[in-house]
Amino acid sequence: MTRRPKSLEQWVEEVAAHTRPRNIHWCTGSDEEFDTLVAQALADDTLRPLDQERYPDCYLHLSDPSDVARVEHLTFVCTTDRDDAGPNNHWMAPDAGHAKVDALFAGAMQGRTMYVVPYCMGPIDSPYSRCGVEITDSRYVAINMKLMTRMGDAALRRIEADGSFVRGLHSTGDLDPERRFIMHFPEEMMIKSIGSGYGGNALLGKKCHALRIASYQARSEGWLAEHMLIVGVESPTGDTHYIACALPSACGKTNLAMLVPPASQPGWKIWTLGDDIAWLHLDDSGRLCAINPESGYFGVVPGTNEDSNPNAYRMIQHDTIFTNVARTDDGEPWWEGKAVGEPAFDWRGRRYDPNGGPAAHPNSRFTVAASNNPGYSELAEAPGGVPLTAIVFGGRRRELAPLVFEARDWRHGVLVGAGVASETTAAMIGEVGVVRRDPMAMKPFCGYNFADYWAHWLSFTERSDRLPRIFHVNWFRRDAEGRFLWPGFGENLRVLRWIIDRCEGKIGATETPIGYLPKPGDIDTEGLDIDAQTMESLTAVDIDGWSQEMASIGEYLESYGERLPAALRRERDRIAAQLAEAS
Ligand code: OXD
Ligand code: MN
Repeated sequence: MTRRPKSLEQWVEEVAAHTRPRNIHWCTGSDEEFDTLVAQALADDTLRPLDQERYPDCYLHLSDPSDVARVEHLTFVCTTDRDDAGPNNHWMAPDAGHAKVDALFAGAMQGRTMYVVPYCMGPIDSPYSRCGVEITDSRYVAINMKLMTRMGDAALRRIEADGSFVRGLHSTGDLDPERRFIMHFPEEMMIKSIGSGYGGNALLGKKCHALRIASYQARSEGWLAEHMLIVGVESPTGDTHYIACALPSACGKTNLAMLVPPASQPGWKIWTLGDDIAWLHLDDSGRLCAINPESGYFGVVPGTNEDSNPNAYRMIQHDTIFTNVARTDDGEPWWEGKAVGEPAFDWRGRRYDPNGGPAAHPNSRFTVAASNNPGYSELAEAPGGVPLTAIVFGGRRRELAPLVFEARDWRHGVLVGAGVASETTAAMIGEVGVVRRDPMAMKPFCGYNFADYWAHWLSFTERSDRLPRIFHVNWFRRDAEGRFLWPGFGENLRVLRWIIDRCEGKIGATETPIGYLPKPGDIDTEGLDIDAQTMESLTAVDIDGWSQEMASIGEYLESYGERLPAALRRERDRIAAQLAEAS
């Protein structure tokens, strides 16, 4: 048996005394254990079988209809000083936070098995990785953690060696939204989540640890924990550039990370390193290197098909847990945009009614091990990560934001990231399609005050002169009739190629107050059904619109008060003045 650190055993005992489970299971992470957990989940209906011939080892989980997305209004960062959490987080004093959830945890696991899930975020032997232990009463969570993280004995051994770990306590409770809280105690490296079984709230290694707690820890240790995919873009001559891209939830990070070059781009290859989270460290030579702390994908299903994301479509034909998709009469999973089959049962398990809303929930998900991805990069396991050529920020904006532009330098890039705005999506409970500021796509995930976070980002210029170049993209521009102007999906490679050409110093750009924009003809549009006028509107800067945008960014930044870094304010003022001059 792998040695269990004393402090961990003690904590497990304390939690068990408080939550009173029927029994305790320490997860080893073995394949046999996984098979047993799945068999038990099938027996108690947590998982439902899908057609095992067409979808081998694929299962369906249907959650409580009130529990299908992240709950930002119930997510708290509990720091001693309220200002450390910042206006970007809901805050509770640590004592009050503990008291609130501890009362709900009392006896919460009665009659249930308590799973102790040791996990490692990042390759087991990477100096950049960090470990945690999730205690949960959800078998679904234990099963998903095996797919999403390096889970079990190997992680336990690393915890023993590291001497520290993030503690995450989770119970599905009674699933009552009134008794649902996702609490973070970054000063104690602790998470307590109750009342939800949904991935982002319950798989604590993901958003809670790898973003909220890790971002807090990263600040004091000099690195960055970001809501970014990581891809390797290999050119026909065999050079590979690594790019990290921050897009808000459900804005196509998985599609971009798994892009398959269209026939029009012969010789290009895309390697996936991560689809959601990147931990960024400066190496000894000043390069910013990225690791993906996860080892699986928890991706949005609707819209995935042979054309939009062929690798993802193939990847989820086997060994996949589907959550809240629909089913066909012959037991195949079905979702809007699948392009084959007909739904017979909807995501609530009811007979499908075409007038009763979508068959699959818009935030239905697949969970799958990253090794299932035909484009998984070997370097995803590299302990030192991959050096980044570019960082790309983006949002979902029907207007204003051009297809792509480049920041003048790192400081300007930090402003570009801080000013990101995007339409809300089904990934969290609330209205969909409302434009809100989502700095660095981290609005729901930054575990401390954004003002301090921007200061931390800015500080990297003092530590390295080899930082990646920073860009901004928007795949989601529409015309007056609501049609997308840019085809997106695999064709986004054309934009990545422009980004790489810029980084290699191969091409010029048009200098504008908001940054460098592509010159006509520099983005390859050959073979696309897109005319020069559309390209012109995708790459033009609307000076008046941007003047208003800068005013709105200014107001937003000022809401952070005195903690706002002066350098960021100056950068905004400089661009606002240039826009005023240009108008
Ligand atoms: C996710 C999210 O699940 O951002 O990745 O909501
Ligand atoms: Mn995400």
